[in-house]
Amino acid sequence: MSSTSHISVNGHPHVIYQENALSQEELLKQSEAFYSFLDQRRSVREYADTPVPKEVIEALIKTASTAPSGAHKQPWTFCAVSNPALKTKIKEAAEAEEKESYESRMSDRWKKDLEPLGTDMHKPFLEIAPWLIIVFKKVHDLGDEGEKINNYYVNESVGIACGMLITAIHNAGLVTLTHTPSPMNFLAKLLNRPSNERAFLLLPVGYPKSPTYVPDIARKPLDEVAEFYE
Ligand code: IYR
Repeated sequence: MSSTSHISVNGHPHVIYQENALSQEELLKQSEAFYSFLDQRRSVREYADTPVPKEVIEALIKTASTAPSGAHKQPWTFCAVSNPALKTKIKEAAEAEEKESYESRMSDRWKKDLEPLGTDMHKPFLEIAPWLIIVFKKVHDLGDEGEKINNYYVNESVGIACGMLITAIHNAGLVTLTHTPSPMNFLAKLLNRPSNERAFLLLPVGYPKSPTYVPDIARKPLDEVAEFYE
């Protein structure tokens, strides 16, 4: 039986969803395979300066922008920076904030928690990685007259989009790192962003330095991260 491909809901057009259902056997195989693949993702702090084509970055951003968002407002802007002078400015400003953080803002306990990861105030990857993607959240939209237009669940929406971006970067065979210099407002200034945008996350994107090393840490087992109510 064939179904109609278009209907109207509250006067708004709806199209038929293209199902992609798998057999139970295939479902398990695909889910396990995707888990194994994503379990290989690591946050990488040392990058090669090997270029990555702009078209790849465009595809990664298009992928992230498929994320679900409150009322489908897509309250995000992905700023992709390869300009060397701008990367240097971002590095200098980020390191100035990081120095302040490591020397006085962060508690001893926090720094102790970071010791196994080997982070410090120096962020050479901000110049070496061929691309920096700075994700901005739109706390509201701006109308033609500069009026505020509501967005909804902005942090949740942008967080989900960032997760999908990180997944897409891994899928491309590239590496990234979630860098959150704090405070981050220097990024809106350096990138000339409009008044409704706030920096959310900075992701360097590139190939890893070869060789590079990552902390030998394990992920929590399923029974520590999941509860089933059957
Ligand atoms: N933003 C700092 C500190 C930092 C904080 C956490 I929580 C990390 O998981 C890693 C680093 C930095 O980027 O070094």
